[in-house]
Amino acid sequence: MFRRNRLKTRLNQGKSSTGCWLFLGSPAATEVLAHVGFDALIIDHEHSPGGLETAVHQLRAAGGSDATVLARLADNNASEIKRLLDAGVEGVIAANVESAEEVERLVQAAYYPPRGRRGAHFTVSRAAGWGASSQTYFDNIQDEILVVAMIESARGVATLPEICQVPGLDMLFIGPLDLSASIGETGRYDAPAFQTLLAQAEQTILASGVRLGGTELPGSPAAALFARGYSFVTVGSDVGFLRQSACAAAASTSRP
Ligand code: 3PY
Ligand code: MG
Repeated sequence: MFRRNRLKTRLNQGKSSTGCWLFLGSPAATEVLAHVGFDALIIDHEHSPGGLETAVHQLRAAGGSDATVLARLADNNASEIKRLLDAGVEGVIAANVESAEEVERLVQAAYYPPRGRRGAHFTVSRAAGWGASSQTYFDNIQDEILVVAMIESARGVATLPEICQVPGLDMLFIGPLDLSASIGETGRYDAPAFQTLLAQAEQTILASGVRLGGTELPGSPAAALFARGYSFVTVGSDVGFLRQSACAAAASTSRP
């Protein structure tokens, strides 16, 4: 069924928002995490096993919650975007964009004409209540979709001045692991070259007026990122939460 994009509403109201990545492809884990207070859940299709049908189960699992459900794309591909949006994801995130053309392709795939080229079959899609709310969906969805692109390479940072100009782009999200890898400093977040590149990306995005998103890093918790101007911060993942608590439990349990 159609519903308002709560994350987009929060962002438009200037409210800092949090998200959690879903890498497990698990509807049960999605259901648990949908009710703990995150503003958004991100179904990952870039590095994770779940496919479209799993995503539908995850959307159902999160359906009774306030969390907005986004999907990170396997590829910046119009047919993948169409099927995910028709399944009911409320926004899409393209990994590692490096040019304005790639962002324009993303926006074109996410929006119906005249802004874009998304194929219209909301008369039967799950996103429109399998057609039950097709008119409401069509009348509102252009204002509700959240379009996010990730900056994850030195090349992407260099192209930011053009990328930021693309109309319809709601947020640029910095992926620190790939960004550090792109300059040969994989995971070395305190390397001066990485810090310089990160600061350049943050400042260019903030100066452009496009919303800035990113993820917590060692030494940069969400509060520090919000203070630097981030609007949206991911603070963990299903795998991470499970693993961290399992490791802590295993390590702190003495065996008599
Ligand atoms: C990255 O850090 O590269 C990501 O894709 C996620 O934050
Ligand atoms: Mg990445």
